[in-house]
Amino acid sequence: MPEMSEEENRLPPGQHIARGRPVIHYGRVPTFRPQTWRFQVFGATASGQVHEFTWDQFAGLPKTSVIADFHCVTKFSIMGYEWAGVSAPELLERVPPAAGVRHVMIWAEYGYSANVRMDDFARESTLFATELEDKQLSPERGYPLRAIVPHLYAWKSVKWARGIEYLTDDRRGFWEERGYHNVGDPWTEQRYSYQEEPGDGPL
Ligand SMILES: Nc1nc2c(c(=O)[nH]1)N[C@H]1C(S)=C(S)[C@@H](COP(=O)(O)O)O[C@H]1N2
Ligand SMILES: [Mo]
Repeated sequence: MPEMSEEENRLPPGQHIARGRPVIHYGRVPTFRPQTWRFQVFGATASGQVHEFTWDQFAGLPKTSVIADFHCVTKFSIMGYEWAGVSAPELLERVPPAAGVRHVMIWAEYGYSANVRMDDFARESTLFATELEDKQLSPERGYPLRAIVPHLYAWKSVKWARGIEYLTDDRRGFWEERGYHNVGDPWTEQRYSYQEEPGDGPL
């Protein structure tokens, strides 16, 4: 057997370590306008109200950091990224969902979106990141704010995030509507929607 590096041992099935740290996304890089930027928490909130954060309010929330590998469904992985930002549990505590919320849609500029199960969203490792490797995110990495859901395929790590919607019934996001798996666990290679089992997605 050829020797495997420690990083190769951490790879989910079917993935390889990327050369460098590629940037990929659909469409153009949006412009950040701090005066009009809002982060909205809407849908089934506990209060029944939409909660809006201005940029200053969001940037003032307590931050944590997460070191995690990053797995794109196109089969490259980037090992050991360090992100810093506001954790999803922090946000859930500040703007609690109604009882019965089991899913979250993460929304971005231009209407990009990704749905995640609440159990996946609510992990300590789910972040709304403002920094990568101790530096402000670059525009193409999602400046000023991107979601990081490191244990799922990276299309769920929504760049240029502008809000979350609490869902009592699951709904497909941008790529999930276009043939990608509703859950997206890289360890069980949940790549495409045709692999879905009953219970993995909306009816
Ligand atoms: N808003 C938005 N977020 C997005 C995407 C996108 O097209 N738009 N692409 C996703 C995909 S498929 C991947 S692999 C990662 C890539 O992140 P990176 O450019 O930092 O490597 O961003 C994800 N987040
Ligand atoms: Mo991706």
